[in-house]
Amino acid sequence: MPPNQDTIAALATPAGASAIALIRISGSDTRRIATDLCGTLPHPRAAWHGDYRALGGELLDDVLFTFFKGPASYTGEDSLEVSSHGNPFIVHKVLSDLFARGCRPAEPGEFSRRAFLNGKMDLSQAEAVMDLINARSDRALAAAHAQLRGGLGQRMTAITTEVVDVVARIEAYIDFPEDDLPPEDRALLEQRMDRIVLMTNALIATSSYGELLREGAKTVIIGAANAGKSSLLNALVGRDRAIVSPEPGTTRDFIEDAIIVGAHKLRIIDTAGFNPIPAPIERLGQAKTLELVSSADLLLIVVDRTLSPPPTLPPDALRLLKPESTVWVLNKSDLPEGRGRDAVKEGHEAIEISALTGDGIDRLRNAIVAKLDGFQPNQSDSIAISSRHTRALGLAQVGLQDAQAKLRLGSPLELVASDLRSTLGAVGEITGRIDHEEVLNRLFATFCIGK
Ligand SMILES: Nc1nc2c(ncn2[C@@H]2O[C@H](COP(=O)(O)OP(=O)(O)OP(=O)(O)O)[C@@H](O)[C@H]2O)c(=O)[nH]1
Ligand SMILES: [Mg+2]
Repeated sequence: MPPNQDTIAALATPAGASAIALIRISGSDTRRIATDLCGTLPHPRAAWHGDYRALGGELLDDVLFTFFKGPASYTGEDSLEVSSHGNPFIVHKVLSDLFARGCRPAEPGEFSRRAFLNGKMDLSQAEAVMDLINARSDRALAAAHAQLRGGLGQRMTAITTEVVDVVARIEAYIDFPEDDLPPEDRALLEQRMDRIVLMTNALIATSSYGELLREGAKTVIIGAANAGKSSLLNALVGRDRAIVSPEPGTTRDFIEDAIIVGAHKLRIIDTAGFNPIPAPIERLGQAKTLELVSSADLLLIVVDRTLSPPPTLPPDALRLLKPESTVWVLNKSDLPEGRGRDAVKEGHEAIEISALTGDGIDRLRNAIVAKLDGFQPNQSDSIAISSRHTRALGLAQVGLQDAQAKLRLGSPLELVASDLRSTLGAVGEITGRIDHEEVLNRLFATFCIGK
């Protein structure tokens, strides 16, 4: 058993009426409380069916108790789960009784925090628990599972081991300053540091995909006024989300919604159409659209294919388009074709659809999935999912680059070692090896109570 910890209790399931509510208890008083409630200490990890009687003897509910003997529990401490009927009134009474028996209310994320402190998981795994709870697409779920199994932690350990080894070698020379660092050893150290830089680079490269998983792929629909952008949004979302009208300039502001396409979550945004001669109010919208284009993960460019001559799009926007993140949507396939297709940039993919009839929407969905699949990094077992990871990796990188530069310039080895130690600190922040009260407080505060 870990050192004595006060005993915490909280509802682990959502508040409100439901079939079952689960109340979780963890800490050093758990054993006594479980024994008092059941009349005997239930066998660990086996359901114990019985009455829940409050301290005063009042029957509160017919429940299942499950006792977990530490360290074989989520938190690593003795824990008890009480499954009651999902009535908020019963839950309130059970929790009040547990508080009367010596528990205190758990803070958000406190169960996971204890799991981390008791060595049940590293910090990246604790975060993965939260990602798992919040994952809304197959890809996000898979990434959270990989992180929960320690994928990211293992990469960090590999980086840490390498850096520690290089630091140890350098320190060996610092201890014997009369021996100058032979050139072949210097070359070896440089090589090894290059390798570590590659390892961190590979992880940093996953961070934009990590954000895409967390927030959803930012998918921006652009195109000339009246091309059918809002109609396309509605077709993809499956309901009348945006106003559609034959009048150009209908959409003035951004309209955003979230959808799942294949295994991906998308944040889809409809924009104000490009109009060659914009009214002042439209001009504002179009400036904002350009901003969105530059920050988008995926662009859907809607072109009215019935037009002759083809529509012209602002050169500022066209310049930003990359074939791997752009799909041209040739709309109004239910009408006779004009020369709209000529607007498509060379080497880019174009899909014909009718936002009105729904024709071609499935093909468009497949094209979107293929593009987003293309963003998945090779090492999908370990993705730097959170901005916390990205920041720490960036700091690690700075330390490495400084150390490399100093080594190349022949600076004193103490300084090289000191830069590498700051890299170790940054990498350690991700797994929580470097105990940082501040980091822990910030991180677990984002958890829900009962987790
Ligand atoms: N026949 C046909 N009409 C369509 C299709 N898609 C859109 N329209 C019509 O084209 C007009 C413009 O559609 P919107 O979806 O409002 O176009 P928009 O690009 O959002 O326009 P703005 O917001 O003004 O920039 C409407 O009258 C739609 O009904 C289509 O596939 N076929
Ligand atoms: Mg519109």
